[in-house]
Amino acid sequence: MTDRGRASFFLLLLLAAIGTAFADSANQGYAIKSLNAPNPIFVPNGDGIAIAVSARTSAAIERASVRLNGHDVTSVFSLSEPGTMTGTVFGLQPGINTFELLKTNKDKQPAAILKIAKAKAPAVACSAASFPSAALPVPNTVITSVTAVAATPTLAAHCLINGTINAGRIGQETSPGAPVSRYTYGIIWQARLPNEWNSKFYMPGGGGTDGSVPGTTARLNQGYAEAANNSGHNNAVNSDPLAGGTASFGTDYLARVDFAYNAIDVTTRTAKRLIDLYYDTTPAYSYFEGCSMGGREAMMVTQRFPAHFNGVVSGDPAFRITKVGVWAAYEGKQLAALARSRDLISGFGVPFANNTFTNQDLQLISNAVLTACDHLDGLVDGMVNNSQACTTPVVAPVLNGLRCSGDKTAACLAGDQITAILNIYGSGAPNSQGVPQYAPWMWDAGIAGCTSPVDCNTPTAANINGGWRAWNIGGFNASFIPHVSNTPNGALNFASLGGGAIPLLFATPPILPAPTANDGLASLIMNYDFDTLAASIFGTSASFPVSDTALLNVDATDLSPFKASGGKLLIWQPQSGGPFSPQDMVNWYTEMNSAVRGGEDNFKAARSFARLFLLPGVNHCGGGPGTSAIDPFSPVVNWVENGIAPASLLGTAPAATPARAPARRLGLDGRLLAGPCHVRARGAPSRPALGGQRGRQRGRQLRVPRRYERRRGAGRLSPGPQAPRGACAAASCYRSSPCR
Ligand SMILES: [Ca+2]
Repeated sequence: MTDRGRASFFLLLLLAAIGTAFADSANQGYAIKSLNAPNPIFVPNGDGIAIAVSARTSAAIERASVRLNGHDVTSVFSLSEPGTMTGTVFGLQPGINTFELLKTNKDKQPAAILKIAKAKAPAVACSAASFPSAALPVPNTVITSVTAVAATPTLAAHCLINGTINAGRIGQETSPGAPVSRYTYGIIWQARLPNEWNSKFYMPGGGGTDGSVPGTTARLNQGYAEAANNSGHNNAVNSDPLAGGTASFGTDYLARVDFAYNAIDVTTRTAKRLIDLYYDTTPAYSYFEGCSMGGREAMMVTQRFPAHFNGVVSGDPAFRITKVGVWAAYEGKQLAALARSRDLISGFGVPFANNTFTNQDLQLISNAVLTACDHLDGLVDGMVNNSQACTTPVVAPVLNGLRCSGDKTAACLAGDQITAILNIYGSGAPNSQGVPQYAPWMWDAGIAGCTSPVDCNTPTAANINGGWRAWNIGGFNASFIPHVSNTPNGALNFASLGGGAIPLLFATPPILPAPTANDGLASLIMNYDFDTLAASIFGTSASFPVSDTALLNVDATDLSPFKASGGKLLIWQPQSGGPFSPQDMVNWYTEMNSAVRGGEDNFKAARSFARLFLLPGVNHCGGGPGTSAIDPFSPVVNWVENGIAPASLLGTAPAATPARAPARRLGLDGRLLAGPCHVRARGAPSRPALGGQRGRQRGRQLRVPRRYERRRGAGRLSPGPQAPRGACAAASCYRSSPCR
């Protein structure tokens, strides 16, 4: 395959990060595949489905036996190609159907399983009478509307149910002198129950500080019953401009509790009861999926409500969000100092962080990261797959090499810019005692990165990835005039979204007043005592008996109850870094593995029920200059229902991302090393540049990239057939040539 071919439209990149098992190894190549279209695992009409079964050889598959719900259906299959038999099986029953592939008809244990949902119809009418209040599990639940929604060209027919829980609750005073002293709160929820149901329940998570009901149609056409909630406050109502705007619900303890976990619990229990009433059966499988704050909610359900959901997808989760707030304040102070030194002061008198770095400056940093680290994964492709080797000591010399010898130009970085970015990425937000209050960041090219193949090759590139910028410093404002422009800071981390949450929600007691006008939130963050702020996230009071850190952060490491209930968790973690440190996630995953493991290394214990995938060059919740398009949900369904753990995630580069550009040589040689994985050193040569923080602490453990090879006949990359242990710890893995 040519380089150009490898970098062509479907650039197939293995995004597996922390070790996985080769999916086929357990069943010796036996597999069942649905040929149903458009949805392979859901049959809305009829009772037949086309199925393919395969094994390594034709002889092996011809000896095999196929069962549907325990009945032998082997006779409908015939050899269609070497190693594969296909056939159309009839007799699907409403609900979940189980296909089993047995190596011979004498076998007891199937070599492969495939669950197929045939649509189940409602047992009662879509009307208020079908959902009596007395039958609902949560007190103070009110169903406000029940509507039968006819099918449209884009949406399946369903029963739409809206309701509230604890509506009209009068909250605590938001702030002295506020326009409204007390607001009302309530959980608003919505459920959609399809006419053709796949016997499953799906709940999407929220985003930001929530405050509205997320869309409930994402998987309706796939047959899922869906429900979601607004987390207990309403942005259209609960917004005090003197108390952080829409973060003002943080002044009310019960609103904090609802936001942290309670609203999801009561909505889940309510929705499952509605499903039971409507279809006369409970869901066979339940799934939760979310990113950002929704990703936090996903991790939350695995820890607080381990039996609520069978499969959970968590994207870029805000899992230690109160500590993120502290870090964001640290970052704001770094940028404020940089802005002051350059006289970047707005008409409000507030340091203006947006213009502390131009897009070109960030592109210089991105290129420096690539110079330092791109090759460390064995492949120069514009992406940093071996994030654990790309440490600050590796990157800093290259960054320092960009220091301007004279005046600042577009081709160099000022010394204080380099200092600020090194502090932001490498320090973990130390307090005045030098103690880190959060985690270091991952160096990743996605801090900028060109988003146009043409611009990638021009020194004055204009189309720069703005994902990191939007969260951390805000968009560059070319028309900004110091001391004149009344332009507020734009960084989501410390100026707006975080700027409200840091004083109102994370701090106990809330820091008041926290005005939103005149760039007040950014000014508050930039000027507040950092040590005091860092301590405030652990604070309690008479009105707030539990700190917001204890309420909101979901970094428990003992996930045994979720594991014991058969739950499966998939976390996908972009590396480009918007609001949350990807390294913090790697650290937590390492700690969690230690907590659940039985003394075995290589993440064996964690991997059995929770898998973490790192995505280089991908922004917060998607986009960016890397192969950003992924489907993390289907692999979880396959894991939960068929027992096939995801060995990899498939990442493709959407149109107009430079990953498609041959000039970037992405996909070069067909093998991308996707670190980190853990192997025990076992006498392998010590490599000080590797190992990351924890690896060095443990001494005997190295973080190294495992190797991958192209699966025959497909562009998809998968772990090589040999276990990485030992072999991948060899020094040969780190040469610029691919590791074999
Ligand atoms: Ca690379």
